[in-house]
Amino acid sequence: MSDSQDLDVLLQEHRQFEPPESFRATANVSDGALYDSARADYEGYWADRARELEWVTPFTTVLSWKPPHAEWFTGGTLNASVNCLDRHVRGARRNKAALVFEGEPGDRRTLTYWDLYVAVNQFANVLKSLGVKRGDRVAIYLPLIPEAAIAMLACARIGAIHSVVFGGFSPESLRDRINDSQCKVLVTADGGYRRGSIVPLKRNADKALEETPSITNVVVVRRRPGAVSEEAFAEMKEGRDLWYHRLMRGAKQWCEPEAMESEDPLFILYTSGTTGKPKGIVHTTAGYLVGAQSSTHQVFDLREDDVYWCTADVGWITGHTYLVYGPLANGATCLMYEGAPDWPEKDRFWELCERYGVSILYTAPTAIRAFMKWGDQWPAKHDLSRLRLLGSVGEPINPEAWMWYREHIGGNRCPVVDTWWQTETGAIVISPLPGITSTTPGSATVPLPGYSCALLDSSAKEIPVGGGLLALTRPWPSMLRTIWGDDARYVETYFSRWPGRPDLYFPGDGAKRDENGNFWILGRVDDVLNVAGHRIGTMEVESALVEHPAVAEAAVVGKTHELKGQAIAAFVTLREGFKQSSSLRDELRNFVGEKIGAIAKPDDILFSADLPKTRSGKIMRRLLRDIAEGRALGDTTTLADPNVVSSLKDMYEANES
Ligand code: 7RM
Repeated sequence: MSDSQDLDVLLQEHRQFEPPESFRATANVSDGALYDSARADYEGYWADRARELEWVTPFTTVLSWKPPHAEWFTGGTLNASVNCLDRHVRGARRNKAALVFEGEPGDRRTLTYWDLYVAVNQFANVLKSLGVKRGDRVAIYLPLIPEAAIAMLACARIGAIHSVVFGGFSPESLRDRINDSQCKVLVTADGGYRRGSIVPLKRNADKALEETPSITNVVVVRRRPGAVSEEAFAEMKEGRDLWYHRLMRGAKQWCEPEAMESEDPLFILYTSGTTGKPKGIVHTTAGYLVGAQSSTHQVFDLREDDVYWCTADVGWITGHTYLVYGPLANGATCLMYEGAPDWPEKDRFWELCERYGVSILYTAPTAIRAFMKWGDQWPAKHDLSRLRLLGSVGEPINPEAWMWYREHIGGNRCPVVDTWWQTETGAIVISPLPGITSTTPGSATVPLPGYSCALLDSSAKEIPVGGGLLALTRPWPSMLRTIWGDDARYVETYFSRWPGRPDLYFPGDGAKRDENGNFWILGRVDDVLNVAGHRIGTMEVESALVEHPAVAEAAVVGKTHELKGQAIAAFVTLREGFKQSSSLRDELRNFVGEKIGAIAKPDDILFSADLPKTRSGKIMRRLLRDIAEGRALGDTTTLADPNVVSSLKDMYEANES
């Protein structure tokens, strides 16, 4: 091993898919020369993208870069809500559907661009009447309903900074996030629906509000009159709590948009990371919007008649960029669905795709692996022929899951775009372009035009082919600007990986690069396995396991071993119809050995009905390490379902003895 940060490369995947003919000629980006021109004139490229926005006053400087702090498009002013709404209502999209909403219980609503525009103007006036001013922070704690987008855009209209807190988070999480950025107003709802039951948002909010002195008013959206509101009515606190529908009734339909400086913050979004206090990631107005608008246009190849569905909640960055700002800036019709994919049945997504004629679908590997586990019969019941493009985000997508997605959802006809990015990057960084890029299952391929990524060893030496640390080597418009209230942590977390190189951004992921220059994200560097001196990314071993017909999902972790340094412990979820057995365990170990090499054979395999996931669906290997090491479990508060780990721990211990 030349360097302790190099990663071994085990997985070989050579299937390749060219862009379909239907995309080649007509895609929004059909000429690969864009990559070259962006490389030749990097700032000019981004200035061109920025000019595709509507400005109040044009910017004068493209980039000021004093590593690790960047400013983009200074001298200019603009408003994000104008870019998402006013532009469209002035023209041909006035009566086009902007949001097509379906609630989990089946309630439906369509808001045209005009409807959304009016609601945003009205709510902007409501916020102003509650004393919210430019630069103030507003917390949003809502189900996935149109009012979430309305509240975000209303903040943007008046220059208030929104902080969306995912509706599945606890009162304590909400409280800490409100307090960290001293929010003035909270927007919540009486409840939301999840798997048939009601999430009592207002009740949770009331608990949080016991210790949030900065909040002066709470606006409560009535999610479903009659059904949820009864107790909420009784629990409205006089003077503080106000019903959204009442406030909206009296609100004027025009609110003058604030002309925001490019570098004024647009929003804060908290990310919990692996440990410690959540970080308030700060995104600014112009740069963020440039990244959101241009990447949506390029990667999702939006056309006027598309029905676009990003399944993420607005509580995550994917919901911010690819459910609200990116598609609305592009004038798209967006489906918004409140609930779970398996409610009331495991074909809810496919029913929605069929009913609304979804043409672009953007979802996560965790969902795709669940669909694989549930079986091919669910999508097969529905007409998915309107789909033309599929996207994936959130975790490495195992080649088998990619192939399944392509075949069973995309009918072998739709390009699959595996998009790598983070809360911190604001927008997609590495992804195929559907009209240009030939794709290989498991690889996010190459950086978009205007981005510069490299694989580095720990002394910042480039690894042209092989495994190492992923880095972004140039600033980009939608990059985070700081961590709210803690710039030192910003510098330390993202720009201190390579001493003396504050210009290199470290996302925390390991990756490999193949002979064609394609990037393969191998997982978080913190999760890397170290077996007898071989550093192995989790993705490759997991992907080998998922290739076996019995396996739907797998997570592997390193476990201290006297001789090898670490042994590999694998946690495996089987597809429906397969049964666990000791012979299957041996078969899987050998299968991994054959696929990627004896060094990667798991020492232990534990079958499990489920794996511990964060609320946004990412596997939490940290807790699996605690289980494999026989330690007490670390912080479990960010888990979607804490029961999953405690029962896993019991099973693991029973197996050991
Ligand atoms: C968009 C989002 C970021 C982390 C990132 C990676 C992982 C996301 C992919 C991926 C492999 C992908 N933001 N990740 N997308 N890994 N391939 N296409 O998820 O802030 O919540 O997470 O997610 O580890 O660093 S996030």
